[in-house]
Amino acid sequence: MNKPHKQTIFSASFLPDFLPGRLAVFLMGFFIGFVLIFSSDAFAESSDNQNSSVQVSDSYVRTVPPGQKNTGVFMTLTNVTDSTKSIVNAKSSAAEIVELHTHINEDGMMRMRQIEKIDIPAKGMTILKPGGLHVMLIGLKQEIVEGKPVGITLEYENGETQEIQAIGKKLQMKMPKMGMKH
Ligand SMILES: [Cu+2]
Repeated sequence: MNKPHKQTIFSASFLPDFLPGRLAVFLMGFFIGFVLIFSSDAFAESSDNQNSSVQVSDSYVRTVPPGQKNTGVFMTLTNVTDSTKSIVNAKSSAAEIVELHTHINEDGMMRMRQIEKIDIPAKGMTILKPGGLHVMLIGLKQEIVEGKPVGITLEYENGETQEIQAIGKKLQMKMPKMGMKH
C-alpha cells in the first residue's frame, strides 16, 4: 500500500532525498564540481592573480612600526613563457608612491636604489626578497596589518597588468650583515 504511493512521489519531486540513486549521485557530482570551480575563483581573488605569462606566489608586505611610512613588497615571480617578461611599474592605493627597487652595496652599506624594471627570464624565476629586489611603498596611506592583504597592481612592459594581494607579514627590521662578501 505504501510503496506504490511513495514511487509517485519519487518521480514528481526534485528533492534530492527522493531522487533515484544515480541521478542523485550525478547531481551531487555536478554540485561538488560547481563548488570547486566557485571556491577556486574565490581563492584566486583573495590571493595572487595568475596571469597566463607570469605566476606570482608568496607575495607579502613587511609590516612597519606606527609612524613609519615606507615598506617593501616581496614575492616570487615565475615566467612560464619563452620570452623575458619585465615589470616596468607598480601601483597601490595603499601608498602615495610605488617604486621598483633593488639594493646595492655601496662601500659596505646596503642602500636601496630605484630601478626601471624587474626582469623575469624566459622559463625562469625572479624572487623579490628583503635585501634584494622589491616593490617599494612610499608614504603609506594605510596601516599594514599582519595577515591582511594589500592590493598591488603590477604593470608589464607589454601593457599587461596583474592584480596581486600581498599579505602583511612581520619581518626582521634589517638583513643580517654577516656573511656578506665583497
Ligand atoms: Cu626600497
